[in-house]
This record gives sequence, C-alpha cells and structure tokens, in this order.
Amino acid sequence: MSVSDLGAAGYLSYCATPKRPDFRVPEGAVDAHCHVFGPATRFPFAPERKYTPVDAPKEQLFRLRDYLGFSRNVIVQATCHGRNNDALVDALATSDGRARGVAVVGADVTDPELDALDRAGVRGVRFNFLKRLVDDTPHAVFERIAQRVQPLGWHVVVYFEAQDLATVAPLLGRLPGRIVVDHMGRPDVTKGADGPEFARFIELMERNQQIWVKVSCPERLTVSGPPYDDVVPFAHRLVTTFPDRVLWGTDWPHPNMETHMPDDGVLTDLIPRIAPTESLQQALLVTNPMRLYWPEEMQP
Ligand code: 0GY
Repeated sequence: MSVSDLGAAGYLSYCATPKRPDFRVPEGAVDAHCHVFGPATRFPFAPERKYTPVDAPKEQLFRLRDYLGFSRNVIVQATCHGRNNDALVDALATSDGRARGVAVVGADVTDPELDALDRAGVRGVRFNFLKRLVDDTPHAVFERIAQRVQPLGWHVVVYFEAQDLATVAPLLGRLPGRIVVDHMGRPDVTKGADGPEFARFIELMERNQQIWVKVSCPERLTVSGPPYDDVVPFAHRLVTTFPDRVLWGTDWPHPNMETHMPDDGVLTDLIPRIAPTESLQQALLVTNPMRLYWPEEMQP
C-alpha cells in the first residue's frame, strides 16, 4: 500500500493503492459503514469539528466499492461534517440507488427536512457519544429524535466506547425500533473476547433483540496492528452468536487515524476469518444490510 499525503491537520489520507482482496465477496455485498468527506471546496467541514479529514469524495468511494467487489454502500455521516448532511445526500443522489445513508440531525430538525432526507435515501440517524468527537447531547434529545424518525421506518446508529456502556445502556433500553452499534461497541481488545467487559456487551445483545452490531473498525481497536489478529476473535464471536444482527463495513476513508492507515483489501480479506462459512458471509454482507437498508428489495 502507499499512503498519500497528510491532511490539513496532520491526519493520514486513505490508502490510495489497496491490494486486490483474495476473498471474493458474495454477489450483492454491501459495505455498510463508510463515509464521504468534502471536497471541502464544495462541502465545507463543520466549524465545530474536532478533526479535519483529507477530502474523500464519492467518486473515490464508488471506485473502491467496485474494486473490492462490493455492490452497495451505506454512507454514515461523520462528525467532521456536523449536522450538514449535504455531502452525504449528494453521494446518495449520484449512486444510482446503490447507496443509502445514515444522517446526523439536531433536535431542531423539521419534519419536511426529515422527509427530504428519507427521499434522498437516508434510513437511519446516528448518535455519537465519543467525547473526543462531539460535545455532550442530553439523552432526552436523542430519545425524542429516535421517536420522530420511527414513522419513517428509520433505525438508530450509536457510537460509544466500551467504558461508557453502563451509561449508554439505559438509553438504549428506552429507544424505539432497531439500534445498530458501531464498531462492536469499541471493546478494549487487551481485555479479551472472553473477558468480562465484552461479556457485558454480549449480554446486552442477548437481552435486547433490537440491537444489531457492526463488526468493523479493526484498525482503531487493534493493539498489535495489521493484520489485526487481536480483533478477529471479537468479530468472530459476534458473527457466530448473532448471525442475523451483524453488519460489516470498511470504515473508508478511516477518518481521524493518526498512527497507521489500513489497506481496504487487507480489511476485506479478514471477512472469512470472522465469518467462516458461506451462509454467515451471505448474512453478514448481503441479507442483513439489505433487510435494514433496502427492505423493499427483499422477499417478504
Ligand atoms: C468512524 C470513526 C471515527 C469518526 C467518526 O463521526 C466521526 O467523526 O465516526 C472515529 O474517530 O472513531 O469511522 O466511525
């Protein structure tokens, strides 16, 4: 791989020459967690952002989708674009129906604005609890937003770290509809996939059948580095325990990474290690994301 230049604030750019994956993803596979950034000249970053990413426009994302063998993308609004979902909506509009979105909205969002996002292909709203990325939002505000998007059939995507699970769990119990947890709830991988911390997350998913999880982001969770051997057992445990409630995504362009930049081909090659059978791969990459993001194309 080669890492191109550094962004405005010293953040790494995405891998410009990923390896061609050895693993062939199934027909119709969905990359269910990725982002688009800028270009800043057209879609300026939010003034309140905590980092400034390198431009990662939709054309690059769609090229990567094809190169890795995926058919569709779920584009997730990241904090650097704040509550302005214009870059996301623009990407959805030019995707030929092959991308759906997860937006970020505030308490002041109007019903016509929600309807417009829905027409654009947004199917979920993201709540971020990471203190290094966002200022605190009262849980009551998140609850109200979750209620307001229910009539649209949207779900909620939540991003928190394992040490905050106890604080966030009561809110998750109150939220209506499906909830998707980003990046496996960000476990501390040094504590082990069989350890008590990850057990608390597994128990939460056992208790609450509405909770789904993305088995993504080894590049942020790893301590040992590529090829992420220390993260694989966590993803494998989730995929084999909850095969109908797991999603996978590249996390391209891997914003806010300061140490190493993953090769998206290497990330794709992890899939058969975390989902070792064809039926698990089909559920993870096709059936589950289609149920959530393109339900109208699924058999009843
Ligand atoms: C990710 C990860 C991160 C950033 C964001 O919204 C964001 O800014 O999601 C992160 O820094 O952990 O790709 O979800």
